[in-house]
Amino acid sequence: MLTFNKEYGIIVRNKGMMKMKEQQFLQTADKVAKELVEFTRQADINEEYFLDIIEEKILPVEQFFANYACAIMEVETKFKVLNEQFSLKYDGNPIESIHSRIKDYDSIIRKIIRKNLPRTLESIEENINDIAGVRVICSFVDDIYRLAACLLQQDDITLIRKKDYIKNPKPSGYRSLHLIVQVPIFVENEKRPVKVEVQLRTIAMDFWASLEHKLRYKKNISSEMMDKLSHELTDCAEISASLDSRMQNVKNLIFSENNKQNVQ
Ligand code: 0O2
Repeated sequence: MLTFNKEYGIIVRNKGMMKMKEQQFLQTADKVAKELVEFTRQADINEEYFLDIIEEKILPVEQFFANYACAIMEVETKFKVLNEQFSLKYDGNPIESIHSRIKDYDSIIRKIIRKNLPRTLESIEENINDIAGVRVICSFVDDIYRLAACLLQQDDITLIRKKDYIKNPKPSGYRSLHLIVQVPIFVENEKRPVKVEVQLRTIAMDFWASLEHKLRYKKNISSEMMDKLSHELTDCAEISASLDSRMQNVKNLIFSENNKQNVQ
């Protein structure tokens, strides 16, 4: 299946890795495929030559996205292994769920244009840190820091950037721990470092961020109303943070009680 991005001037084959509205994507792909067939017929272009050109354009892009898909697998596996090990040691799984995504092609292009950067694969690779994203939803705040520390001490992981929006929440009230890490992937006979953005949050932080994201992008809301709602959402974030802190205290009390009984 093919789609054509006019801004980037490149043809991309969807492998189910790039999230696009499926229906819209299929319609575009179908339309472009028909146009291409008609174009080759009218221009009397040799089919083999035409396919060579397409392959030349497609392959690097496919490889580019495949690298990110592999890096996501690596990082997800690391978290799954840590989850297993923690469950043996601490009697309970610290990870509630893991969600991964590859940034869709349009968002990447919009970001590169917004940042006024060259529209090449090299520039995208160098400047866009969140093409591969892994979101880890934890039960408690202390699990977030413990998991992050365990990930970062692995010798094939390089920390590129850390933003602690739990200790320093965003003005919106957004809380999460963000890590940009580099992980090596092994392709045929080479080793490639690939960047992945890891967002670690509690269930409460994720609940707030998901709803806030949905509400913020609602259309037809006046700016006065949005200001008012922003304050309300920031208040909700405070309530959610206080809930996390109380749940953490309950957990700590249960653990210290258990420890006392084990000593007796
Ligand atoms: P998506 O689809 O969620 O990934 P950079 O990536 O470094 O150029 P920046 O602004 O430094 O940009 O990144 P930052 O703030 O560390 O992380 C951006 C991501 O954090 C966002 O991704 C959101 O996922 C999340 N985020 C940050 N602030 C908020 C907020 O106020 N509300 C919510 N709900 N999420 C937030 P994207 O790019 O929006 O897209």
